[in-house]
Amino acid sequence: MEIKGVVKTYKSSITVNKEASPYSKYIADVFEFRPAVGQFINEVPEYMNGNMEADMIKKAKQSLVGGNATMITLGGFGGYVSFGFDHTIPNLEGRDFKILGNAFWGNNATATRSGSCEPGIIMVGYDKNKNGKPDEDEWYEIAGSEYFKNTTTKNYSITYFKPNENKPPVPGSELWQTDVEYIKWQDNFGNSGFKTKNTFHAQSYYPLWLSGSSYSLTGTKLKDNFYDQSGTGTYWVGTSYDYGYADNAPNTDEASNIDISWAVDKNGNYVKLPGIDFIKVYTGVNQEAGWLGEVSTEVAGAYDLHLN
Ligand SMILES: [Ca+2]
Ligand SMILES: [Ca+2]
Ligand SMILES: [Ca+2]
Repeated sequence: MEIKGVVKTYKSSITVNKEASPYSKYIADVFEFRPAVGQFINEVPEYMNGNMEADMIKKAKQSLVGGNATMITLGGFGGYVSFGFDHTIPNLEGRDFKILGNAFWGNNATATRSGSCEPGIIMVGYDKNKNGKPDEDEWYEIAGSEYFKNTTTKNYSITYFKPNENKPPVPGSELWQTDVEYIKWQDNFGNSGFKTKNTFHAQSYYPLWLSGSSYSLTGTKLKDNFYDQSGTGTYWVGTSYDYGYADNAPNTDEASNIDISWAVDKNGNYVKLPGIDFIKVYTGVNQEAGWLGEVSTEVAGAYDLHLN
C-alpha cells in the first residue's frame, strides 16, 4: 500500500487482552442515524407516526447493538449512521474490524466480484479526550481503494427536498416508474434532478421524522458502480471496489474487513491511530440503478476482529 504524506502518531498505549475479555466485540451504542432518501426509508427501521429523530436513533440502536444485529438502510448518497464499542478496537497488524452488510455476488461468471455491492464510506473515531463520545475532530476517513483516484469526489454535498406526497405523479416510460419527478435534489456541483418513486415501494421515501423542507448530506462520493449488464434494463450489476468500504462485498469476503491503518485526516494524510472507539458509515454513491432503485448502503452490525 502506498503511504502518502505525513504520518502522525498519538502517544497512547493500548492493552490487548488475549484472554477471556469482559468486553463485547460487537456494537455497544448508536449515536447518530440520518439516512438519505430511499425506497426502504420509513420501513427499515420502521417510522411510526410522531417519531422524532431520537426515536429513530433508538430503533437503529435496537437493530445494530450486539451479536444478533439486524439490518438498517442508509438510503442514497450521504445517509449515515454512527456507532461505538465498549472498548477501543486496537490497530494491530492487518485488518482490525468487520462491517456487516447485505452485499452478495451475482452469478455471472464473466463479471466476478460484482453483484449487489453498495459501497459505503467508513469513518473511524478515536476517543482522544476519553469522554466516551465521538467529537467532531476525532473522525478520520478510511481511505479505501478509490480514495486517491480522480474519479472520486471529495466534499460532495447533496440537498434533498421534502416532496409533496399529494402532488400528481409523473409516470415514466417504464412501467415501474410511478413518479419520475418525486424527490428533487441538487448538489454543490450545479447538478440537480429528481429521485424516482417505483411501483415496488409506495410509502414516503423521505425521512418523515425530519421536519425541515430540505436537508443536506456531505462526504466523499465514489464513481457510480452499477451498470445495466442486460442492456435492456432488466439486470443491473454493481461492481465491488477493492477494499475499504462497507456493504461492498459479502460478509464472508476479506473486503468487508477494514484496517485502521487506512485512516487519513482531512488533507488525505495517513494518521497512525492506536485504535478506534467509533465508526460512521455513509452511502458513497449517488446513483439509481434502474428498477433496483437507489444505490444504498446497508449496515447489519460490526465487530472487532481481534476479540473472541
Ligand atoms: Ca491494523
Ligand atoms: Ca471524544
Ligand atoms: Ca446493500
